[in-house]
Amino acid sequence: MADTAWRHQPVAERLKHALLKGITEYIDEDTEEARQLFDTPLQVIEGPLMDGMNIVGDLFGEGKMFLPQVVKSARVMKKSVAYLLPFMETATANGEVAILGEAGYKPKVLMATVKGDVHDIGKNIVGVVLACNNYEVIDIGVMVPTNKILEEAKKNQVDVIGLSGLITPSLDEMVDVATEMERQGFQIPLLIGGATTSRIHTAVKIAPKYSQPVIHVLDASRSVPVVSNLLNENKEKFTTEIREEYERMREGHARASRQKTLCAWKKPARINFR
Ligand code: B12
Repeated sequence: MADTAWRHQPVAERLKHALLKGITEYIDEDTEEARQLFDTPLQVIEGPLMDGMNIVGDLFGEGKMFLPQVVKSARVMKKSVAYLLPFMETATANGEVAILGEAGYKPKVLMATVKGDVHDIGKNIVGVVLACNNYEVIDIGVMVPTNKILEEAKKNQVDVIGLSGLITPSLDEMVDVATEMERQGFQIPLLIGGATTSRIHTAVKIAPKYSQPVIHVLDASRSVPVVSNLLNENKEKFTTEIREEYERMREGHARASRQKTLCAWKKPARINFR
């Protein structure tokens, strides 16, 4: 007999259970219930759904869940996000809607998951959130090599490039994209996102490769204020603050590395003199 006890749990627990077990049967009704509990559909994604996916990720990382199960979890997540989409089209992330330029010009954001990486749930959510806020989103998919990303960016004359990556090799791919953008003389900001990316990696490894703004964005809800600040009259102040913050992070990182090297040096010396 099917175990239905989980159906009596609070909605956040039910969503988590559905994600962990890969059950799509009740996902629409549970997502609707969660949607009514939260102020915006995005809060459902970044709250209970992301919490559930992070547990899936942890179990997978610990070898307690296997790939076919994670594929099922991804299916549940996609179904829930698909249910929320029509509601996102009417609700804006936080009111910072892109200002249309002359003749109704919408700023263009190119989104891609980098070469070698198939993860696209987060990228798609960011794309929807930006599109709901008056940006034109050009999504060129997953596993996109650097040359293709830059070709499309030029062809479409985009205002911002957003890269997504969830596996460790994607971090190097992102460094490559930044390096190539510098070499080709790009003048537009580069956004970095996805679960394995971080502010520190962006500051230390990616940003130094490209002289235009390179900004790590933690989640979809932050993508709107970040892009808006990059394209409005605040740009100078906003990018200076980020540059200064990343510079401090690089200094901190260099200090920590020096100390580590020093400790590694001292240890054998002490052993030798014993
Ligand atoms: C679902 C999933 C899969 C699905 C992906 C389905 C799909 N269509 O996307 C499948 C099963 C296919 C999969 C495959 C693999 N996966 Co996987 N996967 C996950 C899992 C569980 C969830 C990812 C997810 O969708 N999260 C939910 C979304 C919404 O979150 P997000 O992407 O981070 O996006 C948010 C923000 O980061 C941000 N954001 C994201 N991108 C961008 C971009 C921009 C520009 C901006 C502004 C913001 C932004 O906005 C989003 C919303 O707020 C993660 C674990 C985890 N905790 O992330 C592992 C995980 C990422 N996978 C992992 C691994 C190892 C793999 C495989 C290599 C496994 C294998 N042995 O084959 C393959 C990779 C294949 C490849 N070449 O890419 C590891 C990566 C470890 C590492 N550091 O390298 C993780 C961390 C699991 C783990 N703990 O081990 N995976």
